[in-house]
Amino acid sequence: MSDTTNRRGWLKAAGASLGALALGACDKIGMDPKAVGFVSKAEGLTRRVQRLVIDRKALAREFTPADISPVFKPNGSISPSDADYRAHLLKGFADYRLVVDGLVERPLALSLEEVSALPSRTQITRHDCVEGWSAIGKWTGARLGPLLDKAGLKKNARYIVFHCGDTLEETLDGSGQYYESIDLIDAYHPQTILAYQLNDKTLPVANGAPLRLRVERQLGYKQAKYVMRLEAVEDFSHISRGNGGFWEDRGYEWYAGI
Ligand SMILES: Nc1nc2c(c(=O)[nH]1)N[C@H]1C(S)=C(S)[C@@H](COP(=O)(O)O)O[C@H]1N2
Ligand SMILES: [Mo]
Repeated sequence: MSDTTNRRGWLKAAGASLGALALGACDKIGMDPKAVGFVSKAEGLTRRVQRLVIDRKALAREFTPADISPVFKPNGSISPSDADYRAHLLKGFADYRLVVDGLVERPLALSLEEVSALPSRTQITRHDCVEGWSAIGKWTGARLGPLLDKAGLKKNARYIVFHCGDTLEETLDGSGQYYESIDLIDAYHPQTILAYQLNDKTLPVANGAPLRLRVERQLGYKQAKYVMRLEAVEDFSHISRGNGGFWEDRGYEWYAGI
């Protein structure tokens, strides 16, 4: 814990001195409108510094069975009404195939049986939602790294996009379909899994059946449920409204580190 505190303290110091730099510069330039641009550039720099400083490979804290929350509160979509999703649900996901495509050498379409045969991991972690609640759950799922290796990422792949089966907001252009994206550091993190079990039971629909992402170093909205397709991309600016995720398209940060 003190590690985290130190890191935060360091970051605060780094952020403050960058801020001071920006303010110092503003003093000299007075109310020049260009100063505003400078400050926002400095903020961008602070974010980049944080990204460099935080150890992206460190593990998220894991808990004991005694810590598991009695109820893992479902949030956002809890019962998608999308026709394709309903059809899969009716058949018990027998025809469901996890599609892996985009910048890969070998596009895949894996049945749930095939996904469960991949190298797996079980972890008890805490989920933090920006709405101000947390829950501790035990997740079992296929490790994303080995799955991606099976498809073979092309050299120019930089992000993995998770296309989900639910429409969270009705829009005219389809941009209300849930999606998320992570970079390859998170994709290959050992705790990043496509979970098919919650608390030793088949993943409930409310929590994202049949597969949901767990990317444990990030906030709740990054944990994509109802994952239908993984797309490896070089850049996500052409997808939906271009910010890398449903909530990111509505103003949230793309990197939601905790
Ligand atoms: N497909 C999809 N994934 C989603 C959401 C959603 O509405 N649809 N909500 C997100 C948010 S904000 C949170 S907090 C978690 C909630 O996961 P849970 O329902 O298992 O608690 O899922 C995230 N992933
Ligand atoms: Mo959330």
